[in-house]
Amino acid sequence: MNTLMFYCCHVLAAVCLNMGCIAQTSGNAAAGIPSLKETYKADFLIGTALNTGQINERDQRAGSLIAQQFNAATPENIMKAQLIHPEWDRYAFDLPDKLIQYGNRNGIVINGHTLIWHSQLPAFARRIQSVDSFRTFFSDHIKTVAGRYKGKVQSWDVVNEALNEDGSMRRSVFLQQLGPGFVTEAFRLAAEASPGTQLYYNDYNNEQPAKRAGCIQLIKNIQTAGVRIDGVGIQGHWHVGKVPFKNIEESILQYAALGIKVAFTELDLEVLPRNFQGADVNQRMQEGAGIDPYKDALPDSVQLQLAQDYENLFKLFIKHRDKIARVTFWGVTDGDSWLNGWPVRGRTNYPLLFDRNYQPKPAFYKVIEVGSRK
Ligand code: 9MR
Repeated sequence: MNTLMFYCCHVLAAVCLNMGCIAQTSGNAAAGIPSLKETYKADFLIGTALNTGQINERDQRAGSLIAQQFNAATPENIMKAQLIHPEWDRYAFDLPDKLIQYGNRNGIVINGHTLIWHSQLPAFARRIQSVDSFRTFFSDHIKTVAGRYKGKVQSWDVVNEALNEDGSMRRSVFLQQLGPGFVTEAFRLAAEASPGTQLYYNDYNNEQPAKRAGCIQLIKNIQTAGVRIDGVGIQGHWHVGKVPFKNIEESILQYAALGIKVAFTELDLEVLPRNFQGADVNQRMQEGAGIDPYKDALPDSVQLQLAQDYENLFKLFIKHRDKIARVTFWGVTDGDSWLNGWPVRGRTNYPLLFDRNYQPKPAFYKVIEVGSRK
């Protein structure tokens, strides 16, 4: 080896170590790439959403990437009431239990998602007529699920998406049956059932001023009642080229001023045309010409914009790292993303840091660069 080559190898190795590279043997999707969780380990947790196939470890390429890149995970669906509590007196704990074991084996902390959400409710819950029975469902559900995972999950999204865009409360079945106090009551029950767990309120667009004001009010109501709330989740379903950086920064500051942590809980940057903001799963868009423009590949210009947006987002996160507990991506690779099916089915979206072939995208390297430079 000549001197120049020797020097280059050393520099590369040093850069790699600095960036948290984990040397892995070949045949592995994660081989030789830097690690997000290592790069940001002094700052905040780096999480991913996990789908059923990943929890069942059916996809080895995803598996090696998950273990290498993430130290936090949120189940994308399996802890939602419809799946974990399918009938009045029956709970389905097999998969959530598996998730906990998976986390333990891989050094990944789990964020439970979610105890109280108007969407993906079991059919029986919607049929409950009397307020008393509904209240029983509500409190049994929280006590049973939060109680089972006490000491096993690090945090819970206790209540999800209780607000409208104007900051008023959504007319959900919970509001209709129990009144606006249900949010505080959910936190009270969760705190009792799972004392050591971090308790979060989670929503999308709650970085937007009107919805944020409603969110702050909700948090203050919980605090004034003497009930514990540890953090707020800003989901972070944004659009490339339109990331609301100013609102995000103001939100981090305003939420942190309430004495709670901020987490970015479902981060993805959509690249396809959309005529509204947010992540309301019931909202749909008409199919039509130009609705799925990047079926074969993402143009370089969009790829660049995506990388730049992620770079600027992580710069902001680093700037406020003392207030941020976790940044979780909503999926491992572009192929996993819910945005391939919403608000139009069957599109080809590119919102995450890893492509459909489990390879890191330019955005990934930008995020690593920001984390290594600080
Ligand atoms: O990603 C989830 C998708 O697989 C489900 O079909 C959908 C159904 O409700 O929920 C998606 O996750 C949502 C999350 O639980 C709450 N915030 C919005 C997310 C995207 O819809």
